[in-house]
Amino acid sequence: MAVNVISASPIDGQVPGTSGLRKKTAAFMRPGYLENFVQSVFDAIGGAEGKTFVVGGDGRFFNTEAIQTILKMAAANGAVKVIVGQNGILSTPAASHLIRLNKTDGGLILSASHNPGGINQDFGLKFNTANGGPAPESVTHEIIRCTAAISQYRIEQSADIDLSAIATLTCGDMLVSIVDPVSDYQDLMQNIFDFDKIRALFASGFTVQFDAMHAVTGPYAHAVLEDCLGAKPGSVVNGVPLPDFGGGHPDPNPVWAKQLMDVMMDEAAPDFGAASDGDGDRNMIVGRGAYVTPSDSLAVLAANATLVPAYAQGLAGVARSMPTSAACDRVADKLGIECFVTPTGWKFFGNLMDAGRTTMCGEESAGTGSDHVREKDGLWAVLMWLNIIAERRLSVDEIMADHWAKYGRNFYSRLDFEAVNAVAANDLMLMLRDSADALTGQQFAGLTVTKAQDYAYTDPIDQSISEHQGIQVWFEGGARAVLRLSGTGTEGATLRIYLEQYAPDAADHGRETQLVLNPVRLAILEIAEVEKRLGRTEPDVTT
Ligand code: VG1
Ligand code: CO
Repeated sequence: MAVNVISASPIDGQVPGTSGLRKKTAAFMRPGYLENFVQSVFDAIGGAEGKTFVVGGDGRFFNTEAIQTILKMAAANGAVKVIVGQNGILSTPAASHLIRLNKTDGGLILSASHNPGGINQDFGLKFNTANGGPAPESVTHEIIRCTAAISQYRIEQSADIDLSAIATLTCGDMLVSIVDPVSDYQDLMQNIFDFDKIRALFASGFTVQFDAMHAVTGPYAHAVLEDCLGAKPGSVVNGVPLPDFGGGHPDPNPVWAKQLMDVMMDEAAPDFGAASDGDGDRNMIVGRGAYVTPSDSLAVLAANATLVPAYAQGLAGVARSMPTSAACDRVADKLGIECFVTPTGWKFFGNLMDAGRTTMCGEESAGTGSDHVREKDGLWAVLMWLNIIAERRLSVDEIMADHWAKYGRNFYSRLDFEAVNAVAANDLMLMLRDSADALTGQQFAGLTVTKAQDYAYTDPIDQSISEHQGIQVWFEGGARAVLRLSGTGTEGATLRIYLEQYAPDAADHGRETQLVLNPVRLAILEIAEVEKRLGRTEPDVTT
């Protein structure tokens, strides 16, 4: 068989963001677009010669076509073996696990995560390194350099590989091992959790609804929750991955997972509800009548971790992204363990986990995970809750009330202003960077700023520095606002404003979140001149 060497020239804007390269599907389908980026990934890691990789995606439109291209390019670049999920399916956490289990040189995961899918929607590709985690900035910067220098790509001239059956095939001289996407991941879960306890919980009549949002977690949730743990058939809804996710955003939050929220807010709700995103790395947790914010979920899981077999000896440390609320900091304090704060994006947790400094990590955007893989893991978070409930035999709202009574409550909300003018949004951030120091002591909408800062991070392990990771503003009375621009959008810019208010007194814990956060919301909208600069007063999505 022949290797084609095709001449190529740089394509503008092939710059990975928070989580890989994410663009409109049509852009990815342009001749040479995917090929240029895949070749740049191989070039950036010193070539693919003699290497092994994991490849799989979330099943969205263009998933299998892209995989065929990647397989032919890996073969033409000299890779010896690629492990692919059957039918091209792998959740992000399962891909991370396969990379680690098989000690491969990395993996290519096809997903635009929570972004909608389809020919008119979004597609994405991310490269994970040999530790199973998202490429760190040192690697993504090298990929960007290679995309700007590319002159050719290599691709095997061969027929498409049949991905529909578990088998070992070849593409040129390269082995293609097609594996069950679920079984190794399920084994891993079985080693972490007390499956017997969770089985007994379901056997006692405990009910659950898991909304897979027509995305990749469906097969995993069916196998683990229903087939293995005995949740009653039908507990998993929207469980068949569809190329367009049924037309929705596979983003597990109260806005996009409204179907589940409606079920859970009803009197006849099941005991426990959960949802996950396009590629299965995010989770939403909701009890009967009780939505749990992701920041609170991280804190609760950290506080109760020793009830789960894999964490019975305690946690080495915890880590959260900067915009995530400080709820888990209080738990870490009480446990006497370190709490790390990192920029947004899972890649920043990798070094801390590799060094054994942190066991559990989380982000306000509904990502929670531990060092069992190097990605956030939606189903893992659900099993954590189920294992904890199986031990404590309390409802979700009882667990929350008990947690807040012990630690106080961090009211939290995020406002997303989507598809705003990118130049205006960048100017807004520049203005805040320049004026941050001068904000201290000033009053906005009746709240006094105690400190403001352009957030920069020094990795405690390799000392690498990441600057301009968001603006933090603290106010008198325990409020904080954070502003940053999204790195995963595909249209204009998305401004995210994160609001937090700490409430130590139990008397305040039952208050309505948006009411509690109204003062800090008004103050930050004024500071950032949102209306004047973006022409907007109301966010598109409030979570
Ligand atoms: C968003 C979230 C961030 C998350 C990232 C990838 O990024 O805010 O917390 O790590 O998505 O998640 P941004 O830059 O749009 O705010 V996923 O589920 O795409 O892997
Ligand atoms: Co995701």
